[in-house]
Amino acid sequence: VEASIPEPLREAWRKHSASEFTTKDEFEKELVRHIETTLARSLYNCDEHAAYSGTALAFRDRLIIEWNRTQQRQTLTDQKRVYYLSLEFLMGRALDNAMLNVGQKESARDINGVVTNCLTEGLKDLGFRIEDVISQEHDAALGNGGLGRLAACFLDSMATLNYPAWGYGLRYRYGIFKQEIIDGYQVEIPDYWLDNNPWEFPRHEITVDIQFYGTVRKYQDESGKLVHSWEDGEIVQAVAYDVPIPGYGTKTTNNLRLWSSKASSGEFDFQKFNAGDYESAVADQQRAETISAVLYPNDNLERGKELRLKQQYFWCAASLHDIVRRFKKSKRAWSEFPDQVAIQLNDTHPTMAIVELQRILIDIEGLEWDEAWNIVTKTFGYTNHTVLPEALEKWSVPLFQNLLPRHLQIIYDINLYFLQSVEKKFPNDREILSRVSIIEESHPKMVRMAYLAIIGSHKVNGVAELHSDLLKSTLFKDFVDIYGPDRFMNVTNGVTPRRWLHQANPELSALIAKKLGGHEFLTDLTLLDKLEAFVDDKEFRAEWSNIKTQNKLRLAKFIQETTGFKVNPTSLFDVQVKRIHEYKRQQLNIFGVIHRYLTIKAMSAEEKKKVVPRVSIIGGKAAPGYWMAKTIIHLINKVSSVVNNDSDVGDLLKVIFIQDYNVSKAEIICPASDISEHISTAGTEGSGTSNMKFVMNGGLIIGTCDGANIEITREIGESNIFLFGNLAEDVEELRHGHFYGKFELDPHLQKVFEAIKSGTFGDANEFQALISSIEEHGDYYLVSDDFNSYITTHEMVDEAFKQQDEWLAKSITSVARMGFFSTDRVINEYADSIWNVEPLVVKD
Ligand code: GPK
Repeated sequence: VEASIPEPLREAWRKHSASEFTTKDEFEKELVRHIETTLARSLYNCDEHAAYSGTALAFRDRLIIEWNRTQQRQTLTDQKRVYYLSLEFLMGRALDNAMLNVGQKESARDINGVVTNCLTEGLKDLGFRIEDVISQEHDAALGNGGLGRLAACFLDSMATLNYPAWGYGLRYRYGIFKQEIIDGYQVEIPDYWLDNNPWEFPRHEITVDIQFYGTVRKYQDESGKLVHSWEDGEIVQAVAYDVPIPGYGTKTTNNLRLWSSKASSGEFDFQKFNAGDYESAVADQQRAETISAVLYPNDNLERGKELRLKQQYFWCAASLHDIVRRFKKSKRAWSEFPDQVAIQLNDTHPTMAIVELQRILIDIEGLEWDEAWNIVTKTFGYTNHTVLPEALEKWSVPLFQNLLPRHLQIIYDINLYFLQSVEKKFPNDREILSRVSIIEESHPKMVRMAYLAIIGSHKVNGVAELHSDLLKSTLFKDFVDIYGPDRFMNVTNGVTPRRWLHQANPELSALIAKKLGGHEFLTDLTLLDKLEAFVDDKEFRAEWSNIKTQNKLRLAKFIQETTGFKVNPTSLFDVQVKRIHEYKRQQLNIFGVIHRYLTIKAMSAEEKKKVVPRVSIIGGKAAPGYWMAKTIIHLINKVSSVVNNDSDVGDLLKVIFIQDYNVSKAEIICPASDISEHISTAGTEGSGTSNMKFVMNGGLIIGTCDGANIEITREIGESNIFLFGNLAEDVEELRHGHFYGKFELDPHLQKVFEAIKSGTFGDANEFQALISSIEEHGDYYLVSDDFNSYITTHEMVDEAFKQQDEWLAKSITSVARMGFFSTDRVINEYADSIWNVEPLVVKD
């Protein structure tokens, strides 16, 4: 409050406060100023990267004003806020998106009534093309895949819908690694991305001391109350870095707060220093910094490393401290905490926040256990993203005991009270107690984080209908029996149409806007349904088709520049881009490609004339320690080099591996697909979100009855999607059968294996594990069971593609029916049924 300027002096501030650029001159002046002063460059020394930095700096000056206003407004009204805790935010580039969201990429009218696009025209005047400038930006890649990208889409929708919402995450110095392919093998390169990042604002004054290790001392205070004091630990300091999140078409600019670790100022070991051991004193400091140094590169896999648990607690404790501090400023009673604060846990990674809030309330604020626990459970919601057992987090009790001794005690107490309540409800069932206990009685004992998250939350949700049903009937079945069905719900995922339609595919967005009379569909995606009226409009179809062709040309150019392979843009572009995982079945895809290759090789010249030329495009990263996934990448690359250089095949088949698949590459790839593959073993994919991006951009999809494919089918109609394969309900029995010798390798797949084994794609030994996992080790992912259905469905795809007119009708109809899959719908569902928060409209 003392820092506030008194009212009579505020006029001068208001007069000089920056506003949007209304002329290109205004922008140019700021751009040149930043390049010459902030960056200390000149017109003799300004490359595209400097032009990018200058543009970003000039532009962000405007953004910050809205951001400050939003924060002031949210502080003033002090209504309930949402806090989205996620270890991953896969943001991609910021400049283009921010310009679009605040309406500065479109034309503006200057004071003389002349319409110009300030930024585009301004850059042109100074010698740059805006596309080139935008593409200089390094992706902010603080995530692995779908889970992290979902968090980024959520931030966009929360701001667009004017929810007072904060993201909390970690400021990794190294994001997801950069992937290079060398001799067909994946090589990981560290991604140092923080050099002159204009989108983050260090808040060196906002710090929190975080404790680790130490011991718990128990004593009675003067009033006779039992007190637990956590003492003698190691202290690490969390420093806040803030990133502005502008909403689309609104003044709301929310905040993403990322914590960076550093040695606590009081921690420098002067004993060592005085003893002349300067180097080791510095090493201690560096150790503190490693906490936020690197994103763990595993997707759908948890490995129980101590540093990971340190990251989790560090980030949860810093965020909770921040949230509690903000709440305490309002001087409300603790019982009102859940009316002011909703915290959403993105997977179990932030589950320690539950324990930390309970600790703050009982150990520091002096509340009674029951009162505190009631507040905690009303505050938290937990989203589960997977049923894969290897992805479920468990922490060993000894590790926990050492790192967070007080928290382990609290977990034991939570568990005790919980099990007592279960016993009351099921007095004659001993088994259920060990099944639902937070502590798994193994050697060593393990803390089951998903159970803790369920017990500490008032709502638990899955991310697509099938997934949520499976949670209720399998993984969390006992908890449904204990709590009743109301704690468990489904919120089907979505994507933001701003980035994934408007930004990635500006021509399609413009065509839709032309037909619908404006861009309102970008904030109410259900308006797309009005497109159905134009499905039979010949001219419209031609324009639609032309845009797809342009997008394919753009991708073909990108492929040639990055791989050297030339692809024919009239071919059918078949795309599978996502993390490489056995359950996602890129192996099924590449075996299908080999089958196609062998089929073409065996054809006469006459037969070849009937083949629909195809480009198979696959991209994605494998976790560095995931050997089988790396083998799949290796096989794809070997097949690529053999097939693409085989003159028997020519343009009939090309195989492209996209290196270093990331958000900005997805923006080029999604608009350019004819068909994309979402082919996980039924029951394994939580939702999938790229399926939605592809359909929104007029691509058709081939997929299994899994994740959100099922709801996409319901929305767009069965005739507009190519479904194949076994159903989730049959998977268990098939696996069981394989285990007891009921397994016959599909004959087409056998031919594929023979080709691989004969060395067609290089040293067969390299691929042995991949083949034997199917032939000998039970084919857990049902590749053979689904193979025939997969290749015959691809034949149907070819036939359908020949009928271009019908194909276009399917494409348009599908887009028209995708309104459900906007994250705006998703966020409103969370807000209504989990968070109980209202939007706050920010005015000038
Ligand atoms: C799920 F459990 C996990 C994980 O560790 N990482 C990850 O990206 C994904 N996910 C699911 O695999 C997708 O099906 C889902 O669409 C996405 O989370 C978002 O919910």
